[in-house]
Amino acid sequence: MRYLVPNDYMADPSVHVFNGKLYIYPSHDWESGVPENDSGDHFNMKDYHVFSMDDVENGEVTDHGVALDVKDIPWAGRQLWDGDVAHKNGKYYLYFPLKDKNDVFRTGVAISDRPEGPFIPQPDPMRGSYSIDYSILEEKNEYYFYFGGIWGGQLQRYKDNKALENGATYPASDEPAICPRVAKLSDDMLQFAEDPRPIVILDKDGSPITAGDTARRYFEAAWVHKYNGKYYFSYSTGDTHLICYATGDNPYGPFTYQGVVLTPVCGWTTHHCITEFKGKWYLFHHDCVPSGGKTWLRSLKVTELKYNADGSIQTIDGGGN
Ligand code: FUB
Repeated sequence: MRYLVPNDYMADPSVHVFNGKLYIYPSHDWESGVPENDSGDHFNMKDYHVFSMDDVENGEVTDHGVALDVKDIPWAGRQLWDGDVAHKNGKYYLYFPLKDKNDVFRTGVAISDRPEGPFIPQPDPMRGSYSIDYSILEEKNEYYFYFGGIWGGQLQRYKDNKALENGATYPASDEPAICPRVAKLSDDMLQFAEDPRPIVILDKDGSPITAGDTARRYFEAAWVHKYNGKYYFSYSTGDTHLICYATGDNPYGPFTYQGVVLTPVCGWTTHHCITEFKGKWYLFHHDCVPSGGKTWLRSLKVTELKYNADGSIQTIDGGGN
């Protein structure tokens, strides 16, 4: 286990290998003074930094400085949350969740010629975009965009990709849980190429995980990776503070629940990504140990992730309560 940026607060890592190096795209926490609430207003981030390294265990972590600042985004309201980056035809596309001037999360796209940025934002958010927490899977020159988060992430405000007139709906505890979404990106990488579809997470008996099953239902922090031909969909259970995973045979799902990747960490949120580098697999995530438990000041960590022979993931101890 290693803290990667000991002199600043970084969270929600998305990590990719570009040009043989690891590039880390985290959220950038700071002490904004906004009081804590269930909508996550205390996560009041205003810029992104990008980091890179050649060697996960001992290598130097380079801070490439501010890659995008909220003041340069024309439609910005507040709160730059967990983004992700994709590479296509020599350009790098940063997808970021940001509340617009009506306090609604939308997806912005910003473009750079280099993985470390700086990224230039498009003038408007993606059409039909909503909610938070992005993960992009590239496969055969197609880009699958995963997103969604409940509570402060606003996913409960949408059904069939339309905002609900009554504001928000949570299913009853014995009904299927709210699903994260996936859509392919358009050729120019700037819009959805199709309507986002719900991703169903199934129990081993084939029934959807229910809303009341809070230790297993999706809350936020989608991440998808491929291992030995299977798709692994991992996510946070939010108020039960676990990172869990489910597997499937198709990038659209369904995915079948398999188990816990990471037990609770110090701090309310838990958020991760899983990336292969130089023949080893790593879990990047955050906790609040360095800030003394302040849940809005999170620190970036990495630890090796191991699979069992049957493809299951060995649970990692988060060290929290
Ligand atoms: O960083 C703000 C939010 O906290 C993220 O979008 C969630 O996944 C949680 O980590």
